[in-house]
Amino acid sequence: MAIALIIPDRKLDDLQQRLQQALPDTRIEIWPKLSAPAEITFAVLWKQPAGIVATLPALKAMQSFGAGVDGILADKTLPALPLARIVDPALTESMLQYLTGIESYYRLRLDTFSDLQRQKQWHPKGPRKLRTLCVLGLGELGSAAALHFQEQGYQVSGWARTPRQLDGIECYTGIAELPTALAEADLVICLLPLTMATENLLNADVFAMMKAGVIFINVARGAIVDDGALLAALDSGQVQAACLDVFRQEPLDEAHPFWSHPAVLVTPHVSAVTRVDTVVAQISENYRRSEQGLPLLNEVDLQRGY
Ligand code: NDP
Ligand code: OXD
Repeated sequence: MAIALIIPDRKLDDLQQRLQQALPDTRIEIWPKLSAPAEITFAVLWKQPAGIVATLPALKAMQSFGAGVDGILADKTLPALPLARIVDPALTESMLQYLTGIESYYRLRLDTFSDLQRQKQWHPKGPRKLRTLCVLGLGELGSAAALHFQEQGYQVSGWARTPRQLDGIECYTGIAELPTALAEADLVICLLPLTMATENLLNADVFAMMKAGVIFINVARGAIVDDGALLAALDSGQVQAACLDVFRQEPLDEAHPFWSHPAVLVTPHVSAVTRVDTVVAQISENYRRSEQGLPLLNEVDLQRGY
């Protein structure tokens, strides 16, 4: 019985130490230095190289180190074992802080003033009148965002795969109701998971359903958006501005037009980063559960893909 941390792009000493404290009798090893792969029964994964998990013959369960699991499920050799994801109030709080900052940035026209500063131009303007907002995806993060902005005085609509009920939010379901969900929104926030059903979902037709001059924020996954369609919508003014935290390819290629488009704000996938200190308890609890054959906390539906 041992745990493998297979997270190539992150320093893992802190996670290893904290898990070791929580599970003193269990060996916690960091890939690629696994002393005995045949003894690994639980793997914590994030952007793992394809094929690695399939080489662990005793594996019983998998844990995503983030809220999303698309990067894990992209490995077609992944064994069909229980997979859990992170659900953490600290992650939600971080996303709300980011979205609050971005909303203020556009409302206060800081995008415009920063352009004007570069041109040494003095043009006072009042705040943008942003009153309506749509959240695509009403799960852990999307429902928190919808309720947060509703409390801030926005008229909020939301869209999910199945019917949802949230106090004060107009909730819509399925492709047929997407145009209504989007139609009135001054701001659209994408918090959908990347699945077969959502890949390239936000295409030219969907940008055309949005209100002219909408501000679009993507904090979910880059591949949900058709980049060319977004650029065309920005060039035509259908989308007034876009804040993008996630990209089809990360890091964003230096030749990508998003970097230099005047109406695009790029942030490097920072809106809600998993905190080791707040997630150790759920990861160690899931390890215990997997050893006892119990259902995991925050288990993903592998068929749905989220
Ligand atoms: P959840 O699984 O809790 O919620 C997903 C929501 O999307 C649900 O409301 C679900 O509908 C809806 N949905 C899924 N598929 C469809 C579809 N085909 N059509 C309409 N709605 C759909 O996810 P979270 O809220 O925890 O996270 C959302 C995503 O945010 C993650 O998958 C991840 O990609 C991204 N993320 C990004 C971060 C960053 O730093 N940029 C940090 C953390 C997460 P239903 O309610 O009916 O199931
Ligand atoms: C996540 C992320 O899904 O950081 O947790 O993108």
